[in-house]
Amino acid sequence: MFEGASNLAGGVDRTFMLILGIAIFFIVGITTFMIWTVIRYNRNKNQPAKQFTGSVTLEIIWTVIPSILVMLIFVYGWKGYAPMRKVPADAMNVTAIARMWEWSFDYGNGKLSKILVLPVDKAVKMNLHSVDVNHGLFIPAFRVKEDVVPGYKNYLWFIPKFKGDYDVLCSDYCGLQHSGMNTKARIVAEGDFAKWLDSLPATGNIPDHEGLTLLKNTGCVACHSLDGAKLVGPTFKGVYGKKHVVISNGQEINMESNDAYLLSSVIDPNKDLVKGFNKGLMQSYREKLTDAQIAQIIDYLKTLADK
Ligand code: HEC
Ligand SMILES: [Cu+2]
Repeated sequence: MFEGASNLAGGVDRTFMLILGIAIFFIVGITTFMIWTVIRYNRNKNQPAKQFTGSVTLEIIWTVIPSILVMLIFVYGWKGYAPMRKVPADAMNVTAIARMWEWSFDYGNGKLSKILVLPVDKAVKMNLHSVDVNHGLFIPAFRVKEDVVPGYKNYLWFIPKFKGDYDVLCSDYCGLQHSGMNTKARIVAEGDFAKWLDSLPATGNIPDHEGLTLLKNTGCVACHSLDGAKLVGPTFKGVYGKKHVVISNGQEINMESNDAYLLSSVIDPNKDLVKGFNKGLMQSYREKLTDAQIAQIIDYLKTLADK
Protein backbone atom coordinates (compact mmCIF):
# COMPACT_ATOMS: atom_id res chain seq x y z
CA MET A 1 0.00 0.00 0.00
CA PHE A 2 2.77 2.44 0.92
CA GLU A 3 4.91 2.15 -2.17
CA GLY A 4 5.97 5.70 -2.95
CA ALA A 5 8.18 7.20 -5.63
CA SER A 6 11.27 6.81 -3.44
CA ASN A 7 12.56 4.34 -0.86
CA LEU A 8 11.84 6.87 1.92
CA ALA A 9 8.24 7.62 0.94
CA GLY A 10 6.76 4.58 2.74
CA GLY A 11 8.05 5.63 6.18
CA VAL A 12 6.64 9.14 5.82
CA ASP A 13 3.29 7.91 4.50
CA ARG A 14 2.86 5.31 7.24
CA THR A 15 3.41 7.97 9.92
CA PHE A 16 1.04 10.33 8.15
CA MET A 17 -1.67 7.66 7.86
CA LEU A 18 -1.24 6.73 11.54
CA ILE A 19 -1.73 10.34 12.65
CA LEU A 20 -4.62 10.78 10.22
CA GLY A 21 -6.18 7.54 11.51
CA ILE A 22 -5.92 8.64 15.16
CA ALA A 23 -7.34 12.06 14.28
CA ILE A 24 -10.30 10.55 12.40
CA PHE A 25 -10.97 8.05 15.21
CA PHE A 26 -11.11 10.81 17.81
CA ILE A 27 -13.09 13.34 15.82
CA VAL A 28 -15.72 10.72 14.95
CA GLY A 29 -15.66 9.14 18.43
CA ILE A 30 -15.85 12.39 20.40
CA THR A 31 -18.51 13.93 18.16
CA THR A 32 -20.67 10.78 18.27
CA PHE A 33 -20.35 10.52 22.06
CA MET A 34 -21.21 14.20 22.42
CA ILE A 35 -24.34 13.93 20.28
CA TRP A 36 -25.38 10.77 22.10
CA THR A 37 -25.05 12.39 25.57
CA VAL A 38 -26.98 15.47 24.44
CA ILE A 39 -29.92 13.25 23.45
CA ARG A 40 -29.61 10.60 26.15
CA TYR A 41 -29.22 13.06 29.06
CA ASN A 42 -31.63 15.70 27.83
CA ARG A 43 -32.51 17.89 30.81
CA ASN A 44 -36.28 17.65 30.22
CA LYS A 45 -36.31 13.89 30.68
CA ASN A 46 -33.69 13.51 33.42
CA GLN A 47 -32.90 14.68 36.91
CA PRO A 48 -30.84 17.93 37.22
CA ALA A 49 -27.07 17.54 36.68
CA LYS A 50 -24.78 17.25 39.69
CA GLN A 51 -21.20 18.52 40.04
CA PHE A 52 -18.56 16.01 41.08
CA THR A 53 -14.75 16.23 41.22
CA GLY A 54 -11.87 13.75 41.19
CA SER A 55 -11.76 10.36 39.53
CA VAL A 56 -8.52 8.43 39.68
CA THR A 57 -9.73 5.92 37.09
CA LEU A 58 -10.58 8.62 34.57
CA GLU A 59 -7.30 10.44 35.17
CA ILE A 60 -5.29 7.27 34.61
CA ILE A 61 -7.19 6.55 31.39
CA TRP A 62 -6.70 10.00 29.92
CA THR A 63 -3.02 9.99 30.82
CA VAL A 64 -2.14 6.48 29.72
CA ILE A 65 -4.01 6.35 26.40
CA PRO A 66 -2.60 9.61 24.96
CA SER A 67 0.89 8.64 26.20
CA ILE A 68 0.67 5.35 24.32
CA LEU A 69 -0.57 7.14 21.20
CA VAL A 70 2.18 9.74 21.34
CA MET A 71 4.83 7.03 21.79
CA LEU A 72 3.34 5.15 18.85
CA ILE A 73 3.58 8.26 16.67
CA PHE A 74 7.16 8.71 17.84
CA VAL A 75 8.12 5.12 16.96
CA TYR A 76 6.60 5.38 13.47
CA GLY A 77 8.11 8.83 12.98
CA TRP A 78 11.55 7.67 14.06
CA LYS A 79 11.39 4.62 11.80
CA GLY A 80 10.58 6.93 8.89
CA TYR A 81 13.17 9.56 9.80
CA ALA A 82 16.24 7.57 10.90
CA PRO A 83 16.97 6.08 7.44
CA MET A 84 16.84 9.60 5.96
CA ARG A 85 20.07 10.48 7.77
CA LYS A 86 21.90 7.24 6.93
CA VAL A 87 23.35 7.57 3.45
CA PRO A 88 24.50 4.29 1.86
CA ALA A 89 28.21 4.25 1.07
CA ASP A 90 27.68 3.65 -2.64
CA ALA A 91 25.40 6.67 -3.15
CA MET A 92 26.15 8.89 -6.11
CA ASN A 93 26.98 12.50 -5.19
CA VAL A 94 25.23 15.49 -6.72
CA THR A 95 25.45 19.02 -5.34
CA ALA A 96 22.27 21.06 -5.41
CA ILE A 97 23.10 24.75 -5.69
CA ALA A 98 20.37 27.13 -4.58
CA ARG A 99 20.35 30.78 -5.48
CA MET A 100 17.69 33.44 -5.82
CA TRP A 101 15.73 32.03 -7.65
CA GLU A 102 16.79 28.89 -9.35
CA TRP A 103 18.24 25.47 -8.74
CA SER A 104 21.26 24.06 -10.48
CA PHE A 105 22.78 20.64 -10.03
CA ASP A 106 26.51 20.03 -10.09
CA TYR A 107 27.55 16.54 -11.18
CA GLY A 108 31.26 17.23 -10.70
CA ASN A 109 33.91 18.15 -13.29
CA GLY A 110 32.11 21.39 -14.03
CA LYS A 111 29.00 19.62 -15.31
CA LEU A 112 25.99 21.72 -14.37
CA SER A 113 22.35 21.13 -15.16
CA LYS A 114 19.16 23.07 -14.50
CA ILE A 115 17.11 19.92 -14.14
CA LEU A 116 17.93 17.06 -11.82
CA VAL A 117 18.44 13.98 -13.99
CA LEU A 118 18.98 10.73 -12.05
CA PRO A 119 19.13 7.01 -12.78
CA VAL A 120 16.26 4.90 -11.47
CA ASP A 121 16.88 2.54 -8.51
CA LYS A 122 20.21 4.10 -7.59
CA ALA A 123 20.94 5.89 -4.30
CA VAL A 124 21.81 9.55 -4.67
CA LYS A 125 23.17 11.90 -2.03
CA MET A 126 22.34 15.54 -2.62
CA ASN A 127 24.80 17.92 -1.00
CA LEU A 128 22.97 21.14 -0.34
CA HIS A 129 24.63 24.44 -0.99
CA SER A 130 23.21 27.97 -0.97
CA VAL A 131 25.06 30.90 -2.46
CA ASP A 132 22.81 33.58 -0.97
CA VAL A 133 19.91 33.12 1.46
CA ASN A 134 18.05 30.22 3.10
CA HIS A 135 16.31 27.90 0.66
CA GLY A 136 14.79 24.42 1.02
CA LEU A 137 15.16 21.52 -1.38
CA PHE A 138 11.75 19.86 -1.57
CA ILE A 139 10.81 16.96 -3.84
CA PRO A 140 7.29 16.12 -2.64
CA ALA A 141 6.91 12.84 -4.54
CA PHE A 142 10.05 11.49 -2.89
CA ARG A 143 8.99 12.81 0.55
CA VAL A 144 12.32 14.58 1.03
CA LYS A 145 12.78 18.16 2.21
CA GLU A 146 15.84 19.78 3.79
CA ASP A 147 16.95 23.32 4.46
CA VAL A 148 19.66 24.77 2.25
CA VAL A 149 21.47 27.29 4.44
CA PRO A 150 24.48 29.35 3.37
CA GLY A 151 27.63 28.25 5.18
CA TYR A 152 26.05 25.09 6.59
CA LYS A 153 26.69 21.59 5.24
CA ASN A 154 23.39 19.77 4.86
CA TYR A 155 22.34 16.84 2.72
CA LEU A 156 19.52 14.50 1.84
CA TRP A 157 19.43 11.21 0.03
CA PHE A 158 16.93 8.86 -1.59
CA ILE A 159 16.52 6.10 -4.15
CA PRO A 160 14.09 7.00 -6.94
CA LYS A 161 11.85 4.04 -7.69
CA PHE A 162 10.14 4.88 -10.95
CA LYS A 163 11.02 6.62 -14.18
CA GLY A 164 9.27 9.92 -14.83
CA ASP A 165 9.25 13.66 -14.15
CA TYR A 166 8.72 15.02 -10.65
CA ASP A 167 8.42 18.54 -9.27
CA VAL A 168 11.35 20.08 -7.42
CA LEU A 169 10.42 23.08 -5.28
CA CYS A 170 11.95 25.56 -2.87
CA SER A 171 10.29 25.20 0.53
CA ASP A 172 11.67 28.32 2.26
CA TYR A 173 10.39 31.76 1.41
CA CYS A 174 13.50 33.26 -0.18
CA GLY A 175 12.30 36.52 -1.69
CA LEU A 176 10.35 38.01 -4.54
CA GLN A 177 10.40 35.15 -7.05
CA HIS A 178 10.45 32.32 -4.51
CA SER A 179 7.33 30.79 -6.04
CA GLY A 180 9.13 30.52 -9.38
CA MET A 181 12.05 28.58 -7.91
CA ASN A 182 10.96 25.26 -9.39
CA THR A 183 12.49 22.68 -11.63
CA LYS A 184 12.10 19.01 -12.51
CA ALA A 185 13.63 15.78 -11.32
CA ARG A 186 13.80 13.47 -14.32
CA ILE A 187 14.30 9.81 -13.43
CA VAL A 188 15.63 7.76 -16.36
CA ALA A 189 17.10 4.33 -17.03
CA GLU A 190 20.71 3.88 -15.96
CA GLY A 191 22.01 3.75 -19.56
CA ASP A 192 20.11 6.90 -20.56
CA PHE A 193 21.57 8.65 -17.55
CA ALA A 194 25.14 7.79 -18.54
CA LYS A 195 24.47 9.08 -22.06
CA TRP A 196 22.90 12.28 -20.76
CA LEU A 197 25.81 12.93 -18.39
CA ASP A 198 28.29 12.38 -21.19
CA SER A 199 26.53 14.87 -23.42
CA LEU A 200 26.44 17.51 -20.69
CA PRO A 201 29.13 20.07 -21.47
CA ALA A 202 31.60 20.88 -18.73
CA THR A 203 31.08 24.56 -17.92
CA GLY A 204 34.45 25.53 -19.31
CA ASN A 205 33.48 24.13 -22.71
CA ILE A 206 30.35 26.15 -23.32
CA PRO A 207 31.24 28.17 -26.42
CA ASP A 208 29.84 31.36 -24.92
CA HIS A 209 31.60 34.57 -24.12
CA GLU A 210 33.26 33.98 -20.72
CA GLY A 211 31.29 36.91 -19.35
CA LEU A 212 27.97 35.42 -20.49
CA THR A 213 28.86 32.07 -18.92
CA LEU A 214 29.57 33.92 -15.68
CA LEU A 215 26.27 35.82 -15.87
CA LYS A 216 24.44 32.51 -16.26
CA ASN A 217 26.39 30.54 -13.68
CA THR A 218 26.33 33.30 -11.09
CA GLY A 219 22.59 33.71 -11.47
CA CYS A 220 22.59 37.34 -12.66
CA VAL A 221 20.16 36.44 -15.43
CA ALA A 222 17.51 35.46 -12.89
CA CYS A 223 17.06 39.19 -12.25
CA HIS A 224 18.49 40.78 -15.40
CA SER A 225 17.27 39.96 -18.88
CA LEU A 226 19.48 40.21 -21.94
CA ASP A 227 16.65 41.10 -24.31
CA GLY A 228 15.15 44.27 -22.91
CA ALA A 229 12.54 42.68 -20.64
CA LYS A 230 12.19 44.22 -17.20
CA LEU A 231 12.62 41.59 -14.47
CA VAL A 232 13.49 42.25 -10.83
CA GLY A 233 16.44 44.28 -12.05
CA PRO A 234 16.96 46.43 -15.15
CA THR A 235 17.73 44.66 -18.40
CA PHE A 236 21.35 44.35 -19.49
CA LYS A 237 20.38 45.24 -23.05
CA GLY A 238 21.95 48.60 -23.79
CA VAL A 239 23.20 48.95 -20.22
CA TYR A 240 26.63 50.17 -21.27
CA GLY A 241 26.69 53.83 -22.20
CA LYS A 242 23.07 54.30 -21.07
CA LYS A 243 22.17 57.68 -19.56
CA HIS A 244 19.76 57.16 -16.70
CA VAL A 245 18.64 58.46 -13.34
CA VAL A 246 20.10 56.81 -10.26
CA ILE A 247 19.40 57.51 -6.63
CA SER A 248 22.60 58.10 -4.75
CA ASN A 249 22.47 59.06 -1.06
CA GLY A 250 18.80 59.85 -1.49
CA GLN A 251 19.54 62.28 -4.34
CA GLU A 252 18.40 61.70 -7.90
CA ILE A 253 21.29 62.22 -10.25
CA ASN A 254 21.81 61.71 -13.96
CA MET A 255 24.55 59.26 -14.62
CA GLU A 256 26.04 57.68 -17.67
CA SER A 257 26.83 54.04 -17.25
CA ASN A 258 30.54 53.51 -17.89
CA ASP A 259 33.15 51.01 -16.70
CA ALA A 260 33.44 52.52 -13.23
CA TYR A 261 29.66 52.64 -12.78
CA LEU A 262 29.24 48.99 -13.86
CA LEU A 263 32.01 47.88 -11.51
CA SER A 264 30.45 49.74 -8.61
CA SER A 265 27.02 48.28 -9.52
CA VAL A 266 28.42 44.78 -9.09
CA ILE A 267 30.45 45.24 -5.93
CA ASP A 268 28.31 47.86 -4.22
CA PRO A 269 24.86 47.51 -5.82
CA ASN A 270 22.93 49.61 -3.35
CA LYS A 271 25.11 52.70 -3.62
CA ASP A 272 23.63 54.03 -6.86
CA LEU A 273 20.14 52.71 -7.19
CA VAL A 274 18.58 52.64 -10.63
CA LYS A 275 15.36 54.68 -10.42
CA GLY A 276 12.27 52.48 -10.44
CA PHE A 277 13.97 49.48 -8.83
CA ASN A 278 14.11 48.33 -5.24
CA LYS A 279 16.98 48.61 -2.86
CA GLY A 280 18.46 45.60 -1.11
CA LEU A 281 17.55 42.99 -3.73
CA MET A 282 20.91 42.65 -5.37
CA GLN A 283 23.71 41.39 -3.16
CA SER A 284 27.28 42.55 -3.49
CA TYR A 285 29.43 40.20 -5.56
CA ARG A 286 32.67 41.58 -4.13
CA GLU A 287 33.54 38.27 -2.47
CA LYS A 288 31.83 35.94 -4.91
CA LEU A 289 33.59 37.00 -8.08
CA THR A 290 37.23 37.77 -8.69
CA ASP A 291 38.28 41.08 -10.25
CA ALA A 292 39.10 39.22 -13.44
CA GLN A 293 35.64 37.66 -13.56
CA ILE A 294 33.94 41.02 -13.00
CA ALA A 295 36.08 42.45 -15.81
CA GLN A 296 34.88 39.65 -18.10
CA ILE A 297 31.27 40.36 -17.19
CA ILE A 298 31.68 44.07 -17.91
CA ASP A 299 33.41 43.17 -21.15
CA TYR A 300 30.38 41.12 -22.11
CA LEU A 301 27.90 43.83 -21.03
CA LYS A 302 29.64 46.17 -23.48
CA THR A 303 28.70 43.85 -26.33
CA LEU A 304 25.05 44.48 -25.42
CA ALA A 305 25.40 48.26 -25.80
CA ASP A 306 22.92 49.99 -28.09
CA LYS A 307 24.90 50.88 -31.16
C1 HEC B 1 18.32 39.15 -6.87
C2 HEC B 1 18.25 39.86 -8.11
C3 HEC B 1 19.56 40.31 -8.72
C4 HEC B 1 20.65 39.54 -9.03
C5 HEC B 1 20.84 38.04 -8.80
C6 HEC B 1 21.60 40.41 -9.65
N1 HEC B 1 21.11 41.68 -9.72
FE1 HEC B 1 22.02 43.29 -10.57
N2 HEC B 1 20.45 44.48 -10.00
C7 HEC B 1 19.30 44.04 -9.36
C8 HEC B 1 18.43 45.18 -9.11
C9 HEC B 1 17.08 45.14 -8.40
C10 HEC B 1 19.09 46.31 -9.64
C11 HEC B 1 18.59 47.76 -9.64
C12 HEC B 1 18.83 48.42 -8.32
C13 HEC B 1 20.27 48.77 -8.15
O1 HEC B 1 20.81 49.54 -8.94
O2 HEC B 1 20.89 48.23 -7.22
C14 HEC B 1 20.36 45.82 -10.21
C15 HEC B 1 21.29 46.62 -10.87
C16 HEC B 1 22.39 46.14 -11.55
C17 HEC B 1 23.22 46.93 -12.44
C18 HEC B 1 22.98 48.38 -12.84
C19 HEC B 1 22.06 48.32 -14.06
C20 HEC B 1 21.70 49.62 -14.67
O3 HEC B 1 20.81 49.61 -15.55
O4 HEC B 1 22.29 50.63 -14.30
C21 HEC B 1 24.20 46.12 -12.92
C22 HEC B 1 25.31 46.45 -13.90
C23 HEC B 1 23.99 44.81 -12.33
N3 HEC B 1 22.88 44.86 -11.52
C24 HEC B 1 24.78 43.72 -12.55
C25 HEC B 1 24.57 42.47 -11.99
C26 HEC B 1 25.46 41.34 -12.19
C27 HEC B 1 26.73 41.36 -13.02
C28 HEC B 1 24.93 40.31 -11.47
C29 HEC B 1 25.52 38.90 -11.28
C30 HEC B 1 26.90 38.84 -10.89
C31 HEC B 1 23.69 40.78 -10.88
N4 HEC B 1 23.52 42.09 -11.21
C32 HEC B 1 22.84 39.99 -10.11
C33 HEC B 1 19.00 42.74 -9.00
C34 HEC B 1 19.86 41.65 -9.15
CU1 LIG C 1 14.47 29.49 -2.57
